[in-house]
Amino acid sequence: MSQSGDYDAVRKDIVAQLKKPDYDDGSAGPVFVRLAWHSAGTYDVASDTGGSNGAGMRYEAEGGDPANAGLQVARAFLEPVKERHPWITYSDLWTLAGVVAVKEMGGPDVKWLPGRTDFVDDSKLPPRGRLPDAAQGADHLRHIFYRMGFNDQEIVALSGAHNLGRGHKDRSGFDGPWVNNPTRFSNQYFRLLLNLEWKPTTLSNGVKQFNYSDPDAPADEKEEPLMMLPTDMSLLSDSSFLLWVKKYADDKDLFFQHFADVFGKLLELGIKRDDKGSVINTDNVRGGYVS
Ligand code: HIF
Repeated sequence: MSQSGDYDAVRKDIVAQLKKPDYDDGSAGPVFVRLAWHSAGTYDVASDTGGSNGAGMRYEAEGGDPANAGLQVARAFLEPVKERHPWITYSDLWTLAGVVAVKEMGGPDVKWLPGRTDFVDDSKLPPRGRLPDAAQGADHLRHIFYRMGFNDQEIVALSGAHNLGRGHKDRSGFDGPWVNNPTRFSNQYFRLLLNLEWKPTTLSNGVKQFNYSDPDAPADEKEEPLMMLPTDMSLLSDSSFLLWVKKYADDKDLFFQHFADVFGKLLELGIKRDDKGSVINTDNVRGGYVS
């Protein structure tokens, strides 16, 4: 067991959990990034509800939301880390795991501060339906991400995280990776989005996505097709989004810088800090319980 507050020891143990030869593309990194984002992405600025505080995915109301299908796998991968460092909150652990995963997969340093609480504040519980629906388009993306306080540039910068991981038929119903190397963080997602010919495809489960298969690959070496979600494609058809897709496709450093800023901002949604970065704790003020 580490000393309370030794986040470097936690980071090391998260790294040790990343390598998973038998899982997906050999890494738990992408699903850690999705866990971190879904834990924070329920935030609503107007009502100051949702967000990573409370680690609500431990409970059915949030954990059982179909939008969170598959994230129980990520939480289980992190359980040994929690056992070794019982002093860390789940809300800190899940957000830190996303930051550590981005870095380990070759991405930028995302600023991360501790202090989230696992205290469940009933007055802050998010209703279901706060996370995005991949079958929709640009208006929906704005509706969801403006609600969290993001602008168009930030929506596109965040979207670059779909460079990582894949859709799973038994989770969201979508199928396949966005890029050829889905465990390496880069701006490849933007380059492929712009440059490949994406074909509307209906999967056997009726789900509609966009696929690309290399037409020149020899039949016996056919690789799994790459995919884009309808929401990914909407970044091309909206001129304000497209502007940033082009910038990030051209300039990896700019993308890394903007991604680090916006992912850091995402993980801070709903966390109140004083000038020194310490969390202003309201646990003792409101009703609720600590599990
Ligand atoms: Fe995802 N996302 N996301 N996403 N996402 C999936 C997988 C990942 C959306 C839908 C999906 C973001 C935004 C949006 C990651 C990270 C981020 C899947 C597939 C869907 C359907 C899930 C599965 O079947 O396993 C939509 C509609 C979003 C609004 C644009 C963020 C910006 C891109 C905020 C973000 O960081 C990651 C990583 C994965 C891969 C998970 C995996 O298990 O491999």
